[in-house]
This record gives sequence, C-alpha cells and structure tokens, in this order.
Amino acid sequence: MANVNYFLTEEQQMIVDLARQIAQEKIIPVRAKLDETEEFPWDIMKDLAQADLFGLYIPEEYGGLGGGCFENCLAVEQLAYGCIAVTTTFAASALGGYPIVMYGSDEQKQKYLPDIASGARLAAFGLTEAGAGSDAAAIKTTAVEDGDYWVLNGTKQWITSGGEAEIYTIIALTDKNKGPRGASAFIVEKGDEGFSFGKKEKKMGLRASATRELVFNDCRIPKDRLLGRRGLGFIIAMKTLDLARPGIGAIGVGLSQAALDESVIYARQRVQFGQPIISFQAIQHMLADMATQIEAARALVYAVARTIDSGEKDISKISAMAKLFPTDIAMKVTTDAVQILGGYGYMKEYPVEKMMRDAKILQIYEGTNQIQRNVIGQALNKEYARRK
Ligand code: COS
Repeated sequence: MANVNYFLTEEQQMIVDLARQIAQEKIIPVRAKLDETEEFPWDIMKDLAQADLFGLYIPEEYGGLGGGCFENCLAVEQLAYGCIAVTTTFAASALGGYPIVMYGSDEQKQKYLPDIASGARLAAFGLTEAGAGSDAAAIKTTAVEDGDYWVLNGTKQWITSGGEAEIYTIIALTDKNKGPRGASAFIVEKGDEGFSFGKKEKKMGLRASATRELVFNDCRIPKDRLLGRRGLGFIIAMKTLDLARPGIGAIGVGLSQAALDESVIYARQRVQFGQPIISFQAIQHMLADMATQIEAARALVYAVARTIDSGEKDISKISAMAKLFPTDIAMKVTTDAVQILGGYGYMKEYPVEKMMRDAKILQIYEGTNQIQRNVIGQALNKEYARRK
C-alpha cells in the first residue's frame, strides 16, 4: 500500500530517522514520568545536542547545519511523535535563535549562534506579557538608554524555557508613543544584572516544558545587545513568528500521527460484540478522517516550509495556514483517539489522554488560531484589493 511520497533528499531522510530514533528510544519511555513530575527534560536536550539537531536552521559559518524551515519541520514532527512538551522545549530555542539569525550583527552571531547550534545554551523568546497576548503591540516592558547601557523594566509572562534558557530575545518599548514602531529587540543573558525569574506555571498539558515569568528590574545590558535597529522590535517579532509557525504545524502533525497509531493499534485488538472494534464502520470512518486530515496537514506544512526556504519573503498568510490547520486537526484527532480508546483512553495507563491535554496548547501558543485566521483574512483582503 503506497504512502504519499514527499521526495526527501538523503540528508532530510537522515534527519527524520535520527529524530524518530530519539523519540522512540529517549522520549517515549520517559514522557509519562516527565508529565507527572513536570521535570525539565535536560537529559533529552543533551541527546538532541549530541545529534546536532539544535543547529539545523543555523548557517554553517556559525556552527549550524545550514538547513531551513523544512528541515526544522521534519525534525520537530518526529520529536512530537514522542512528546510535544519535550519538542516545544527544543523548538523554543529556535524561536529565541531566529531573531539573531535574521537580524544579528556578525559579532552577535559569532557570540551567540555557535552555542545555540551546539545546544550548549538554550535560547528563548520573550514577547508576551500579562496585558499583551494576542495584542502583541500592547507590551509595557521598557528599555531606556543610559550611557553605554540599555536599562530594561517590566515582566514577560508564559515564556517557554524561562529560567532554564540562557539566551533570551526580548521585545521591549524604546519609544512609548510610536505604537508597534516603538518596540526594539534585545539579547538578554541569564545572569545579567537585574534579570530574574518569577513564578513557574502549573499547566493542563505540556507539563515537562518550563513556562515562567521573566522579571526585569533595572536590568542593565550593554548597548551592543540591541538586535537590528531601534524601532524594529515588533517587525522582528512578527518575522520570527512567521518563520516559526510552520514548525508548530509540524508539531501538530507529529502528535496527530502518534494519536492515530495508538488508535489503530487499539481498535485492531479491542474486541466488543465478538469482533475487533476496527471492523465497525463507526470506528473505521473516524480513523479514515483522522488519517486523511493528518496527510493533508503534513502536505500543507511541507509545501509551506519549502516555499519559505525557496526565498519567498511575504510569508505571513501561508505560515499562518501551516499553523492553523494542523493544530486544529491535532485537537480533533487526539480527542477522537480518546473516544476510540473509550474508558481506557481516559486513563493515564494509555498515552492518548496526555496527547489530548497537550494538543490544546497548539491552538493557543505562537498566536491563537483566531489570530491566524485574522492574519489569513487580512492577507486575502489585501490580495483581492490589488485585483482589478
Ligand atoms: N511581517 C512584517 N511586518 C509585519 C507583520 C509581519 N508578519 N505583521 C505586521 N507587520 C507590520 C505591519 O505592516 C505594520 O507596519 P506599519 O507600521 O509600517 O504599517 C506593523 O507591523 C503593525 O502591524 P499591525 O497593525 O497589523 O499590528 P497589530 O497590532 O494589529 O497586530 C497581529 C497584528 C495581531 C497579527 C500581531 O499582534 C500578532 O501576531 N499577535 C499574536 C502574537 C503572538 O503570536 N503571540 C504568541 C506569543 S510569542 S510565542
């Protein structure tokens, strides 16, 4: 029986095989325990570092493998097959690293990228605040020039890998009255004066991923930590999210595939009314929809990632699509998986209840799916306005 062929290069297939092996051997055996204890997955981060996966998207001259959005999507899809909390921790380092790759000076790249690529230091991205979630331009954290320093004040909320990461890309206001044009991006390091960590969140799912406040209290950083130029912070944040969102779609695909596999295996061995439940059309139709939607989501993510890597610049709409569809599918597929496993599916002995709890965040983080629809809708409006 043929499966869809995505015509991966030998190198891309190697990335898939490597990430899949790590998911099978290192992640799946410990995922339930990590979920229970909320323990940060340092051991697995070390395995991923050893496999060079942190450097996938980083140019070779800065110690990376020189891959693109597509290679990153291939890796996170396979890791997400194992556990999306672990995968989110991995992917968050890229979210912190992308702004440096895209906007860093050569000195900043030399200083930070080799460590991020080798996995020696994790990176993170700080945009969200208590009053600025979907409305990212409403941030209140400020950065004020003081001689050879910038002084940051404010609190970032729900930052993935907060407290664990060592390199943070932070968006702060440098000109309060200029709206989105008044924000700038900075690199802040763990250990910088006036930089501390607030409360660690207790979450419904994604429990092995650390989600924490970043607190800036007269945090002084040298002037050369400004990324790009003053006023570019909001654009840097938006471009970072544009580049990262297909990766979230890929996480949705990997998670959904895991839920489908659990469902088919269970439905083939679970006997009710004298036959395996997969022989019932009700179950078959659910599985058929799950499998078809997953393949459609995968095809979309791969096509968008390849378009981005081809050098296309205006990617907001397609990137939003590549996040929206696979993550809505992930919520549906994981919910259906619990339904197919029935009472067993609701119990912690089986992995699908965790998959369903974890799936919910995919519709919320890196821009809610309502925001993705806004981005797509506004892009359509602009496109059609240009048509005569
Ligand atoms: N790429 C480049 N520029 C962009 C952009 C993008 N993807 N999106 C917006 N911009 C530019 C706009 O062109 C505009 O520039 P001008 O000032 O020159 O006109 C400026 O940024 C402001 O854009 P806009 O008016 O669209 O901003 P809004 O305040 O309406 O916000 C949304 C836009 C809602 C899309 C943005 O706030 C968003 O993405 N929110 C979700 C945030 C998010 O994903 N958070 C997740 C947490 S971080 S993991």
